[in-house]
Amino acid sequence: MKQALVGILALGLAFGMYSVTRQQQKNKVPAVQKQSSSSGATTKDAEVKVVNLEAGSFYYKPNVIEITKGQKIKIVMNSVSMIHDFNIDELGVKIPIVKDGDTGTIEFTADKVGSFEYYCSVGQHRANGQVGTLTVK
Ligand SMILES: [Cu+2]
Repeated sequence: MKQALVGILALGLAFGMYSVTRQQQKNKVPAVQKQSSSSGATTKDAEVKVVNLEAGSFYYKPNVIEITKGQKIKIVMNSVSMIHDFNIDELGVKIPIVKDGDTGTIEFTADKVGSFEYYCSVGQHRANGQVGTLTVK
């Protein structure tokens, strides 16, 4: 009788662990899908706001990004022509030069309220209009 009880307990434990594993797997799926999105749209969840940023000659798309103070943001920059970088001086944010067809990312938390210019420091790109505005509310 005791043995049967122990057996049931062990089964219950094993099933509990199985359920937890399954839930973890379920939770992983949407995060991966979000990161592989390349629509240029923004996605947002409780953890990180992912912004897919297109860099071309001479623009960023989108050229306006809005977030709330204290929110984590991940910028995934894809260069579609020439080489480009990404800078926000006031926040100490930089993605080093990304080649045509490549992607560069940076993750940071905006802890200052305000409007901050982001720009490309390659050649005359900034002067040619490769700028955007990050607004932190
Ligand atoms: Cu550029």
